[in-house]
Amino acid sequence: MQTRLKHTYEKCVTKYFVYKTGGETMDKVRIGVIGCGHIGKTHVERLSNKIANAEVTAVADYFSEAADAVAKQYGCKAFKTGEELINSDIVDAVLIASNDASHAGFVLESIKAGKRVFCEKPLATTPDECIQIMEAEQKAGKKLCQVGFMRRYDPGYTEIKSFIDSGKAGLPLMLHEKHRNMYQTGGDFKGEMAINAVCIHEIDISRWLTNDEYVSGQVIKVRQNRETDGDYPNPLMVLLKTKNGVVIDVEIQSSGAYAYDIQCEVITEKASIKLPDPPSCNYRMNIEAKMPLMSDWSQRFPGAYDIELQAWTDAVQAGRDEGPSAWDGYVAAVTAATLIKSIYSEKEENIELIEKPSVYR
Ligand code: ISE
Repeated sequence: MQTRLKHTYEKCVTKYFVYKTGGETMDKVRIGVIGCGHIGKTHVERLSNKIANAEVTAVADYFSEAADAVAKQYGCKAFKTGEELINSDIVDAVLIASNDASHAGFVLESIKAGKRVFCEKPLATTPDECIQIMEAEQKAGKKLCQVGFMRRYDPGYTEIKSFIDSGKAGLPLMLHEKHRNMYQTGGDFKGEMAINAVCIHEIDISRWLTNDEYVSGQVIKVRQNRETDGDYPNPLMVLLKTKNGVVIDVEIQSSGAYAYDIQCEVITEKASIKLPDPPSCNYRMNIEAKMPLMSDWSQRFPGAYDIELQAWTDAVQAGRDEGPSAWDGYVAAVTAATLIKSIYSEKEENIELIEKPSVYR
């Protein structure tokens, strides 16, 4: 299993290096990572060992022992606060992997310091904070922030997107998606996290695949799973409708599922395009056939994270922006807030966006 995963992401990164080129204005990008929990540590490891032209020079965490331990392991400096890290002259660019509620403040501080910033999803916990971030970028006259919607870099999703964009399959009509988790990895899982932390990926990827914007969203009640590992509705059925009339259904299981299983099928005028399952051997033994599945996102998407962080590093080095923007973070936040409203109203709710600021057009 391990060998198979390693091979998968090595292949992805190689593919990326072959096809992608970027300008060179900085020798190595000196990156400061805020947040040394599960995802923060994997990003430090990735940036240190896999990503070309990246160097982690600083880390910070609300729990200073966590930052000290990572700093010791990777030979970088531990700062007491994220703000000190952002404003340090040993940091060219900032990666935010701290808790969700702290994202917006650190993004705003990075923009104020004129530094490029990669922020794990969600960009912020409210649409208003996303608007503040967009105003700061509009004032700066450029996009400095990339949001960590890593599925946009997964080879399966990018292949679906290229096929849709080629026009060969005709127009997209419907999307059927499934996001099934066995458990949640770390954190305090309550209330709205099934939308804010789980469904947020489908919210982003579906509008990216369809090149469309949402007009309404609805959450449909489902019989609840007794295996749920927190205080949140599970499972949920989400429906989204776009301006062009595309209907998207998303099954969300935040915990209790048989495996970590991500599925997406796009129905177009002429085709059905399905996200491939990650490569795996099919074992036949004892009068049965088996295909192993994965247990969480860190096994399923390492290749996507590698490609994403390489693309970000290349863009920082070349002084250009890349990938999902603060606008995408804002749309996701508004859509999530609307779906949460629908959990309580049990009705279809309209999704209303502000006018897109010129820096994102
Ligand atoms: C987690 O935060 C993620 O981002 C994963 O991609 C998602 O599948 C998981 O359910 C979330 O908890």
